[in-house]
Amino acid sequence: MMKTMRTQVGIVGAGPAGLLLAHLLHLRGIESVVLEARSREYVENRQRAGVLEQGTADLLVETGLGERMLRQGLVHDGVMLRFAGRTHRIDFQRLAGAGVRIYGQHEVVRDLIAARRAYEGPLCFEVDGVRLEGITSANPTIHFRHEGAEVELACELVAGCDGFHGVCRPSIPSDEIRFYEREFPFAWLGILAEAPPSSSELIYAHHERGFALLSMRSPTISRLYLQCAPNEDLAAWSDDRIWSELTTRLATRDGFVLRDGPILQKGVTPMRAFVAEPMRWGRLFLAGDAAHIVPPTGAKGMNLAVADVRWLAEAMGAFFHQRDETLLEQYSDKCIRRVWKVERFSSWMTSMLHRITGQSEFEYRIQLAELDYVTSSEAARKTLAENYVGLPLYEALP
Ligand code: FAS
Ligand code: PHB
Repeated sequence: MMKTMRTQVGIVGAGPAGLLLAHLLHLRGIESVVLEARSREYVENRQRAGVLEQGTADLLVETGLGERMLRQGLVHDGVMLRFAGRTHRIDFQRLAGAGVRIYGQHEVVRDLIAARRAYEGPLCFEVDGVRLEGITSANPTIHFRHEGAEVELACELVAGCDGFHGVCRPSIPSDEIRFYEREFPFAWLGILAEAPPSSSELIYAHHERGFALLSMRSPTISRLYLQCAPNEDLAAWSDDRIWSELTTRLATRDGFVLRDGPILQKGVTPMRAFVAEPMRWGRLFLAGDAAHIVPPTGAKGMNLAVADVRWLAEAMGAFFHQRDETLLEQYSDKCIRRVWKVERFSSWMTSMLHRITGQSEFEYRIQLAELDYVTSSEAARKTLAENYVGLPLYEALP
């Protein structure tokens, strides 16, 4: 027996994009239903991003979601670049008048789910068989199975926030969408460890053996990454080997000490860049990883998803309250302009900091010269700082 539901916006995916969009729509008095394939427990414990741009942190506070982030998040006013055994600080506050906040993506997701539950906003976990119909009509429907029942959700607009491997983007006919892709010939072996962070700010390290990143989640939990092969065998990496490799790559001439501890989680993350254009087809609007992937070196993935849904909520607000489609029509171009700037920054950080297989000695020295320039030129430091803390959101279309 088919169950029917009706809402204004059907949202597929309960990651940062889908949940934040639902929240921003709620604040505008617009109804939505969020559909998520995984369990609540899974999405609340999935380790992903860790850096919030100033704009992302401010939006969480403005929309009543910032209490725990302000209490538990770490304020960082700069970042360290390390190469040739020396460390160089990029002072975000002095160079760009803003900082970043270190607060796990899964914590943001927990806060969003708690808020959604508090005002009893529809949020269905463990759905499957999601299928979109009629997305070029005025009455699209989303079909799915939930708790053993077939459900048809009628809505006016659909938000595809189901990530890179979701079903929404593939619902757009291939001759209506274009993909731009770049696979990097390496990956990141990431760990979560019960070890007090060995630095007060993040350290991005360039080393002849490969890139390393020291990040954190709290005063007792560290998050670290090592450049590895795309098909790296995790079983080949004992905890001792991971700590010894991190110690080597993060070493300095002035005796930096890396504090280790029990490794709680480890995994390998592929490094790719991907952009789908346009981000809208009919009544379907893509946001976040469903439309674009950036290599994590610039710490931009989640922040870009937040920028998308900020604009999408504004556009949907104008549509439902004034029946004005102008902002919906501008949505894709507006996002795509920012996406390509963030792709540029993330690819630049990735190419500058990673050891490229088959790289000539000449190219390696150019990398070192680029790092030397970036850390010794005020103009270059400012460029890195303004991109890292987050480019301004509102700027006139070209
Ligand atoms: P998400 O992928 O987070 O959410 C999509 C949701 O849709 C998921 O919950 C999924 O289960 C659900 N879904 C998928 N298919 C579905 C279907 N058919 N039906 C219903 N639901 C479906 N970014 C940073 O900025 N900094 C980092 O440090 C960083 N580290 C990362 C580490 C890893 C391992 C990964 C994979 C990404 C990382 N990123 C990082 C990028 C990451 O943060 C993403 O940009 C962010 O999760 C994007 O959010 P969403 O677009 O909401 O997609
Ligand atoms: C993280 O904390 O997980 C993190 C931080 C910065 C990055 C990527 C990941 O560039």
